[in-house]
Amino acid sequence: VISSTRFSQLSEDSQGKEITVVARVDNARVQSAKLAFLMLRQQGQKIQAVIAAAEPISRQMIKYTGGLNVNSIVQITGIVKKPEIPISSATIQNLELHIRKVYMISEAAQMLPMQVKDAERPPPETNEEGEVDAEGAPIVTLKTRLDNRVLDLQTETSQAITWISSGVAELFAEYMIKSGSRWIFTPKLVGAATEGGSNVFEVKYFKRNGYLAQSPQLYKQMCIAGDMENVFEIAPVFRAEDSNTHRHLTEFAGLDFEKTFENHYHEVLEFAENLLVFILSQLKERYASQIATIQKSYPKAGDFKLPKDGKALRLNYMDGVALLKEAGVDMSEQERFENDFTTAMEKQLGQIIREKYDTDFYVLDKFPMAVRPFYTKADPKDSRFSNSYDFFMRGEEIMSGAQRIHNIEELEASMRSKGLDPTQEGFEDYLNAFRQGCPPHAGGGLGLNRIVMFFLGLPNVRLASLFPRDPQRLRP
Ligand code: ATP
Ligand code: AMO
Repeated sequence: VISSTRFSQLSEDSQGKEITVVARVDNARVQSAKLAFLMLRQQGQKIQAVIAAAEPISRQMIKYTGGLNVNSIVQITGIVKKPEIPISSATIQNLELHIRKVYMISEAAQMLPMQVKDAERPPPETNEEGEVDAEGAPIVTLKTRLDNRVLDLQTETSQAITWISSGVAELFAEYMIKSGSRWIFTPKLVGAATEGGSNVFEVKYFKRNGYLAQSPQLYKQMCIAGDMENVFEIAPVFRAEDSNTHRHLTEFAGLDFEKTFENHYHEVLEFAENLLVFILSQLKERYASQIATIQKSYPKAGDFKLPKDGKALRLNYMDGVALLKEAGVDMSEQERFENDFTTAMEKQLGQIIREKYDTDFYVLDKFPMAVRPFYTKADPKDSRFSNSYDFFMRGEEIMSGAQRIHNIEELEASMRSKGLDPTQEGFEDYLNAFRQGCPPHAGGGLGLNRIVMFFLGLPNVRLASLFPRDPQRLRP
């Protein structure tokens, strides 16, 4: 039994040793009848391998090796040496493998729909398929990359992005569990539109209709009513919104939490702020090498600014309105209280805050009641506002949350004021939870894909989704 070596285990000390590796052929070329080169790739890392005529290597073996189909998976045994000329395109420089044996493990087709190395470069937003870039290399559009996502996932950049995504989920769960929170799994097949909106996917459910949950909102609150005190979930969220934008998916990974408080919803807000500061600062620490890799394609990946004092910057919605006004963007009285910021305003506010406070992460508290869902608690001091907050990264929303109404009369009145009928089928179980007594609580919902996208400064949320779902795309 041969145990193979990972590229990441190689170092200067590996020189002179015979090793066996299993890797993909990134590139193969026959130099002469006596010499051929392979570039080998393992999770985005590359190393060059050479095969030269010498006992016991035959000319036929050189021809075979240099003619291997790109992307095939091979097992190679060879001696680690220093190359005569340093290889600039290899990620593990100054080491190369002198091949002794080659075994095919899984052969790739001769014609691939795209080359992994062509997908290494960031996809242009506008160019057409088939064009070439300034250096004459073929341009691969985002559509081609997503159509061939399995190949695209093999690029160094995609490898690193999927690690960041894994890291966000890991850090979220770690922080929640450390704080005594319980991991919950609420149903995604539900009998009624969860938040009372119309953006739900309908599914056939035997003899009746069901829906795909647009959020665990009502269930996480019902868990609080079930005395679970502090809960979190990582699960898919479905949105039947025909939004063809850079940041909307129809299915995304939702990070949700809900928590009781004693005196004020700011106890939960502060908890959520610390959670995000933890996730974002630990990403920088634990995933520094992945961030450096992504930076080669997306230069903003490494420049995400966190508040220097380690505390989240918290402003009120009206402070945001005032900052925009100073910059010449005036919202009318009606716009302020009924509309919320447009995407353009949010982005501009993000820039203003970066310049003024030197941070890309901040929180706005006290949104107008008119723009928040029915379960949101109004500000007891001024009912035009609410005890609700949004979190932003680089001027775009990554989290929404609020104190929830826990008094049944208040909840029913709020539903009616939003045009919802509390007696409507589907709300009964939720409302009963409040009739039976429920402690004061607050929570929030985060979009994992958006956190990854804005942390890394990616131009499109699809790059931060394994197999993205949008109004046009249901495959692969
Ligand atoms: P988010 O608020 O982050 O978008 P959401 O699910 O709450 O998440 P909406 O509130 O419906 O989304 O939309 C928020 C913003 O997204 C809007 O200000 C709008 O500018 C933008 N948006 C939504 N749908 C579209 C669309 N189809 N085309 C362009 N922009 C859109
Ligand atoms: P909201 O609808 O704002 O709030 O969603 C919460 C977070 O989910 C992300 N998000 C999306 N990500 C990708 N594509 C989409 N189409 C999309 N829509 C939303 C965003 C957003 O901030 N129940 C409340 C949360 C709560 O109050 O606890 C809710 O679902 O990052």
